[in-house]
Amino acid sequence: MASIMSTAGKVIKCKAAIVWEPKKPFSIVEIEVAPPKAHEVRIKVLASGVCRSDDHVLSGALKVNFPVILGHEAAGIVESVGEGVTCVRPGDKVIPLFVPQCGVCSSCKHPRGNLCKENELGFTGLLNDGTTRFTYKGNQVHNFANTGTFTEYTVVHENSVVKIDAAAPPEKVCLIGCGFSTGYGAAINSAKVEPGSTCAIFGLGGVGLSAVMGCKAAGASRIIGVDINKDKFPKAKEMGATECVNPLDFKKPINEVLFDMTDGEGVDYSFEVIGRTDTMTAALASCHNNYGTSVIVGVAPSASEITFSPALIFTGRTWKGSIFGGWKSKDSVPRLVSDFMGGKFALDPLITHTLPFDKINEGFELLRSGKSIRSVLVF
Ligand code: CND
Ligand code: ZN
Repeated sequence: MASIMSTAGKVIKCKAAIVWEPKKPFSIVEIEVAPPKAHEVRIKVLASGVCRSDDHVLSGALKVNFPVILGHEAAGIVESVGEGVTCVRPGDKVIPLFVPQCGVCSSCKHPRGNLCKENELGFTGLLNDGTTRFTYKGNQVHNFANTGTFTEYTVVHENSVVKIDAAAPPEKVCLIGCGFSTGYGAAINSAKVEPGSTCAIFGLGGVGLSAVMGCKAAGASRIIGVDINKDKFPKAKEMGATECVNPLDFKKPINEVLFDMTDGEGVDYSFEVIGRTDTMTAALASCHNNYGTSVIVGVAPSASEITFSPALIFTGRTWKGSIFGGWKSKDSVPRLVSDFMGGKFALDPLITHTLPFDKINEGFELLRSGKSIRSVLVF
């Protein structure tokens, strides 16, 4: 504790992974992290997962301001807090929230809302005062998605962090900061999957497998995994998929294959957990033409557009999106951590690799090559 307190109010020099421009690897350098300003919290990051959303920035598909410190799926310890912060204290174990919860905007107050208005800041890569606490050789570095956790220390707004059970293992519960909650909640909250229903999950990565877990928890009787990488099938079945199909094995479109598999009815619920416009449309076309619901979870490239026949939804289908699994982040993350600690769901099957922070580029290579589900970087 003494060592934690001793840095309060001072600039911290630490290691961080900076991305200078798209299509370039991370470079691990020493940065300066300024003390938190009013209503901000400085966090010592303990673990941070490798999510495809970070890779979308690396590939150039998702446009952000550079240079940037990516990472949005983490767990850590509060090092110090700025003036006026009452929700957390130094020494608290916390999860940063890439979707904040201010509690007072229209979305936070709406029973169905979870996309806090402060989320918009996430696209600028800046904190509420229009700057960040990260500098490299005197130049400002952006954060990512209100968090920026590929660094030994980060500073976030108090609405973007929540205290969790002190006993929770950071290298596991970091997944509650994004992948697990996003997929699981897409099934439970956004689709509201019902017992006995048939579901199809397009994309069996960390988020898609979490959607599989959510469908199973909701009592779905058929859970069909769809992926072009058949190496993902054994794990998907272990986690609740009843069947898996590879679109590359068929001559006809995958939505027709799914209709054939369901006696011409289509599935009740489909989920796109890849981030491609063609699979978003295919997932929509795979659900029942009247009462089917399709949920977009994948992040499509910035500025991409979809053209589709209105007939696809005219007959009654529901097409919707889901950010952070529809959870109100501050309210839900501590409860999800408690549920994990209570054995309600497992995170271990999602974590295929645990690597030291220095090996961040390897973590992203594993993701791109399809060899990992989730890699967790530990600090
Ligand atoms: P990951 O890359 O681990 O999984 C994607 C899966 O899709 C892989 O198994 C691929 O083999 C598979 N795939 C790729 N192309 C196709 C295709 N044409 N047809 C079928 N399968 C295919 O990614 P992840 O699980 O980390 O993330 C999945 C998406 O979710 C990604 O777009 C990410 O940015 C997004 C996401 C959304 C949110 C949210 O709040 N909505 C939060 N985090 C991540
Ligand atoms: Zn994510």
